[in-house]
Amino acid sequence: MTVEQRRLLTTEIPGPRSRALHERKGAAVASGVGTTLPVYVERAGGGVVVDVDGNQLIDFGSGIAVTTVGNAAPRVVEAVQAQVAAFTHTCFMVTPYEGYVAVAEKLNELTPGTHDKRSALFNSGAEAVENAVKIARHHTGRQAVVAFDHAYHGRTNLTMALTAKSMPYKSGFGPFAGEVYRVPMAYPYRWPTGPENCADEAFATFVEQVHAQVGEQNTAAVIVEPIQGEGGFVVPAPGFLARVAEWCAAHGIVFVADEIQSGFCRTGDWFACEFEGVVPDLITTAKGIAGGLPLAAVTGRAEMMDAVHTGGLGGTYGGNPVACAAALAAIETMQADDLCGAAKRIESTMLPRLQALAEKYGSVGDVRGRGAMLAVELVEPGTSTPDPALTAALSAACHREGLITLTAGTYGNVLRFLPPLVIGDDLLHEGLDILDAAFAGHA
Ligand code: PLZ
Repeated sequence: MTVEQRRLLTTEIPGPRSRALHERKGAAVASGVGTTLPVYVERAGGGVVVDVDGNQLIDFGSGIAVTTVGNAAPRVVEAVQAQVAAFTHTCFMVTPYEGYVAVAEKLNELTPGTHDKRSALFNSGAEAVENAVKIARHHTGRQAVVAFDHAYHGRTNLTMALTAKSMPYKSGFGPFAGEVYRVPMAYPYRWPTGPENCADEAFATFVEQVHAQVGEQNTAAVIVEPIQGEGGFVVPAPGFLARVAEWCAAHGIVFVADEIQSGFCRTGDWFACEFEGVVPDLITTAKGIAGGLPLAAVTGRAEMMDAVHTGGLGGTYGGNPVACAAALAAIETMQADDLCGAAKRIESTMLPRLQALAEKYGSVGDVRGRGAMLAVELVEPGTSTPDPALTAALSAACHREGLITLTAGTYGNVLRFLPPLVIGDDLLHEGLDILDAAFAGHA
């Protein structure tokens, strides 16, 4: 089924059918599970989401950076249909199958570095992060894990501990896993002494705090998102990541890159740490890996991955055959259709227009990101005081016009853009026109 690549509003947003479904949701689904935009989806493809009222929305969210190859991408659909008809599950730990091995081979080949690698597959990003920590602890015989301000690593107990933001992710859900320590992120826009000092000072603070408050000899891993996702698309100051990685190597600490949001062509490279020339010891992936099916992975140095005893890693569904078939088709699509190139093209279309907004509106404090992972940080004009109310209002204005936008940031003041990499330039421009109009309406 192909979805017409055009925006179309047939009702107000959300329309009557969506509103009726949303009432059912309220009565049936736990209220802790929130909704960004309560239009109920009937089908989706390319850069368009069609709701149950027949509205066609432009997708600048990709289901939070998942449908990188487009929704219901043709190769993914075909591979999933064939696999689901052949067999749906055996459990890879019981009777294995080729798809899992082939995904591991692809990950070992595509992730940064030419060293010998191994991979293990899981169901969700949080589960991949949990397993990266298990592997790092086993390999080093140490316990402490260092994470950064504004980090997001998931909603399970250990990954809540690694995640920085209290509301809505952690508040009331403690106690959290122990041996997790937090250090400042090299966040150029908010660095107290200015962006030009950010990399040097943040690195010095990192070293000092890990040394004094944790101890290198106790530190199993440092985990970092090469571009922070939920934390507000914070791009670490240039050079910071490489220095942290080098320092970790010098102290026998496992450097883990969480590329769950930034990976798989999203930033114009296969992985965001490539831009900084960083080769992580372990890398966690999920989201974009399988065109919408749940799959996640840890990939890393063979000697670290293989430090764990046989039977120490796994799970019933990890590397499910249908998800693996989807991943192989999604990766083939990224390679055959040069989706890294597509992400760069999206950046060259979007970034100048976001920068033009910054020139026109004092409320745009910062424009940042790479590839098709771009954001604007909104502040009270003339200050750096976060403006979450304006952010929510702009996002709602976009939603009313049929543009799916997401917010992010520790202070809730970042509008982020994550279009599928197969979106057409016309839809991209139309989405940006809607954003322009939203700003004009709130000036
Ligand atoms: N690491 C870098 O971005 C998931 C969270 C949505 P899961 N981000 C979207 C929400 O509000 O729950 C994410 C991420 C990074 C880990 C995760 C966790 O991935 O697949 O959601 O578990």
